[in-house]
Amino acid sequence: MSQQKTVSFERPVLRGTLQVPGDKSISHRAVMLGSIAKGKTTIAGFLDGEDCLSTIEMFRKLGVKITREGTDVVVESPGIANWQTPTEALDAGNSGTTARLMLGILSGSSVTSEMCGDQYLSKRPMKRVTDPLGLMGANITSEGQADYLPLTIKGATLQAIDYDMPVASAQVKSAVLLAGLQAQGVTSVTEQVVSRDHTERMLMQFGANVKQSGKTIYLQGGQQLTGTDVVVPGDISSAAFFMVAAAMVEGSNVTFEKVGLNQTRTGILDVLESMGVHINILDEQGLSGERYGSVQIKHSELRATEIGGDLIPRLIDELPVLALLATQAEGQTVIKDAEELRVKETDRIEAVATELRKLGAIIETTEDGMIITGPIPLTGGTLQSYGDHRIGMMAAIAGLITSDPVHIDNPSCIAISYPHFFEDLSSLVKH
Ligand code: SPQ
Repeated sequence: MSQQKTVSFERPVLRGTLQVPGDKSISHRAVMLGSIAKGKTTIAGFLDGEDCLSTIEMFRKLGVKITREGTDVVVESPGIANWQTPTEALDAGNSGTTARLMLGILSGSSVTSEMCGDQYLSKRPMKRVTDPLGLMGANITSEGQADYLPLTIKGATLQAIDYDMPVASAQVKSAVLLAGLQAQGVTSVTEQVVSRDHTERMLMQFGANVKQSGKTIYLQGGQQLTGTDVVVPGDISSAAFFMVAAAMVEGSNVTFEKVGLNQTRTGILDVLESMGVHINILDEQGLSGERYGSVQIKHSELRATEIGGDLIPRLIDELPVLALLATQAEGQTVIKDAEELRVKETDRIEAVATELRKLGAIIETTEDGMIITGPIPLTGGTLQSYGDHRIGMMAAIAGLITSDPVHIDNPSCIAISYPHFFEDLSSLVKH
């Protein structure tokens, strides 16, 4: 993809049906658990985005045989006890999920490995994961700046811990649980606010006994996983961009098929509803331990809302595009309790405010969120992606409602989670 992409449509309307690519969080976990298990795992609907391909490459370096034909993946593993010591560094690329969950997994393995990441990931905090893993006896060291990649992980014998989560993070919870799978004793993790639960669900799907009581999850160490067949639903975080587009652009009506509806991820639907958007959920059903269904979104008159508290982990990755939506809603939308946005691929609070202001939006930033005043007509301009896929896609969706074209600098990062984003955008836009 060229270094700049222009989004310019004359009076667009979004109509039709769309099946967005597979869920990123679930795709990562399917390859991870399939590689820990001994035997064969098949994955259908795998996300072929760059982040998930980084996860596959890591396991290949550990001696796991992984074949991929488009979105069909087959994992054949000798089991975690028989992984090979890699001859080169394990590269997590841009993927925080790969890095953090793998730190947990590698800590209790029998191999020594070095893990690195790209320029953005190397600035994201790993201490939130290395701290609890250290309490379990993990041997993770750094030659450079402590607690940032690159890190060296020497597999060790781990002890179970009872861990009270200081941040609402599915990555921290998952890293501790996946280390706990190899530890001696019962590991427990207690969340203050519930985050996405794909790891827990998938551990059960691979045969593990996971218990839950309130906001605490218990996992007995030493359980063997068995390879299985996983079907990945569409990623609601990817659909979110077109859901917002359909809600904002007059005359639009889009149905998203087979999109994931796990309750820990559907905060966006709650917010759209509270902003006055017409939503229809059709044929909801289960799939490999996850819910999915069709979601129809129609353009609506929008009103401002407040987004905070327990909702935040249920829509954390959707906040950039929801901020764009709020520029078109009547009143002041307040986003709070979202300080985690500051440690994503970029500081998403500053990035969203800086870029949308270039189009005329009125946004005040706070330590933990934003206050957005609407409705404001947006003009065109040149927006930066900051190498952050979610900022790049937000910029593209903004281009559907601006009076002049939007140019996006460095749009290639969008392939991190949504390789065919622009093709899907064009397929929905009718004039
Ligand atoms: O994997 P990465 O880079 O951290 O991806 C992001 C994203 O926007 O795609 C965040 F930057 O999603 C995270 C999400 O924010 C994926 C994730 C998971 O799969 O467990 C959990 C969330 O992060 P966290 O830190 O809140 O646990």
